[in-house]
Amino acid sequence: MGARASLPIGLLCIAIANIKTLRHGRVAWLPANLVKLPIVTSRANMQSDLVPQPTGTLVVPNVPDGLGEGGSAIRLSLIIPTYNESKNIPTLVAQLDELLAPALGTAYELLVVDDDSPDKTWQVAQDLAAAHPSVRVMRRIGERGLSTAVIRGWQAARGEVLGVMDADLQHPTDVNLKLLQQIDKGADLAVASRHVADGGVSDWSLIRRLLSRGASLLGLILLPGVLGRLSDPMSGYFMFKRAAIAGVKLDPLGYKILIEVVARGAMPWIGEVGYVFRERKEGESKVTWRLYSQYLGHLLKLRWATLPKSRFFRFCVVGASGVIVDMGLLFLLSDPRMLGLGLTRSKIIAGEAAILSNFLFNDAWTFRDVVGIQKGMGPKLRRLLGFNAICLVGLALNVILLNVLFNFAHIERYVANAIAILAVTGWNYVLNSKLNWTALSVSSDARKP
Ligand SMILES: Nc1nc2c(ncn2[C@@H]2O[C@H](COP(=O)(O)OP(=O)(O)OP(=O)(O)O)[C@@H](O)[C@H]2O)c(=O)[nH]1
Ligand SMILES: [Mg+2]
Repeated sequence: MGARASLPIGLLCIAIANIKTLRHGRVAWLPANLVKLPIVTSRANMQSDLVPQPTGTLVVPNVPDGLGEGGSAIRLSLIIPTYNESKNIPTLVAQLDELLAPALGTAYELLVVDDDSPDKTWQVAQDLAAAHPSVRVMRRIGERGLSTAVIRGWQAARGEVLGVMDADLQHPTDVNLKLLQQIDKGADLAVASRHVADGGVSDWSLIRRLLSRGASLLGLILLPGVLGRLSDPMSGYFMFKRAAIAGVKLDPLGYKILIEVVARGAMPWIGEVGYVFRERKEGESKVTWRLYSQYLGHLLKLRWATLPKSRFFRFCVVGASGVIVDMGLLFLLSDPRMLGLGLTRSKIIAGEAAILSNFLFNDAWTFRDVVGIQKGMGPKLRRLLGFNAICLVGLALNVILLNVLFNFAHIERYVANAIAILAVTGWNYVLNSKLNWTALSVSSDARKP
């Protein structure tokens, strides 16, 4: 009787002990001949230990989400983006632990961000975590691409310093310590560069060298304020202080995450460290021609996002759109190959059409803040009439200039028109901002108590 009563209690104790240990991926003790409890395999359990995939906008938080062991903050979070790198990741992790543990103790983490690779890189990395506690793994599902993988990693990272390096052993691991030294000296960003002393590429074909240099040159033309600060803007191996990028909305396109970070972040001090880019031994490159067009798109996107959009700049952008309307109509109406109407008549129609389209854009964008105080159709109509009156005087000046340049100076009609338009842009801007939109804002301000 006593033995039968103690059996359920014994089973309960065993179950509690094993539930506890199962949470940690191990099974403590089970009497093999007594009961068969459903044993959760360590692999399935590890999946639940994956780092949750952040969603929403790509903003790195200000405060690291958690502390290292013993309450000390994690100094470095190194993101390792992977796609089909199962053959490389074990070697990389072993090399990094060997390098970083003596320098940082437990105050670092290696965050592998895998885009659900068909070769199950994420699982290989998870299996490494048992022997390498620095390893954390994010398995991304439903989102793909190198740049966003890196940012998602930074979002989930707990370190004060955030870094990134390739998983394919092309980036020599020891450079990490030199990069960290740069940060310790005060740099906001430290970049591993192939184009400074001690840097280079091991065995690149001429065409690949040219493409890499050409891409840098194009970037230098379009974004001199960003690429002019970096000897190797194409580098995918760098680290920076969290504060330099925290709270900033990132929106990259393609592969070149460094230019995104420099363009949008606050990084007055950039340090560089030379390194030799090695050849890939295992796995395949993911670089495709599509990445080059994405790179161009990324440059243009950043160019637009970082332009100082003063009111005059916006006025000129709108003016430029008006030039297209004006020139297009002038061609349709006056060109001998089209309707062939008289130059002056055509110009007046083309000019008035451009004035109307410019008004709509200026009202909606250039002077949006001023317009916000004077809502409704009545004030809008008054602004339209004011704008039209000022621009009609500009148009009269434009027509006179066009005729003088075309008929007397014998300048080609479209060149003459462009000169005339430029000349009256200043007139239009000054008078409109002084008398039209700004006058509204002053009068409405005056009504405030
Ligand atoms: N998570 C994730 N990682 C990626 C993706 N594309 C590439 N990677 C990883 O990003 C790193 C760099 O990619 P690579 O294809 O090696 O590009 P590369 O080093 O510039 O070019 P190669 O010299 O041709 O290898 C590697 O660790 C890749 O596994 C992606 O879409 N998602
Ligand atoms: Mg590579």
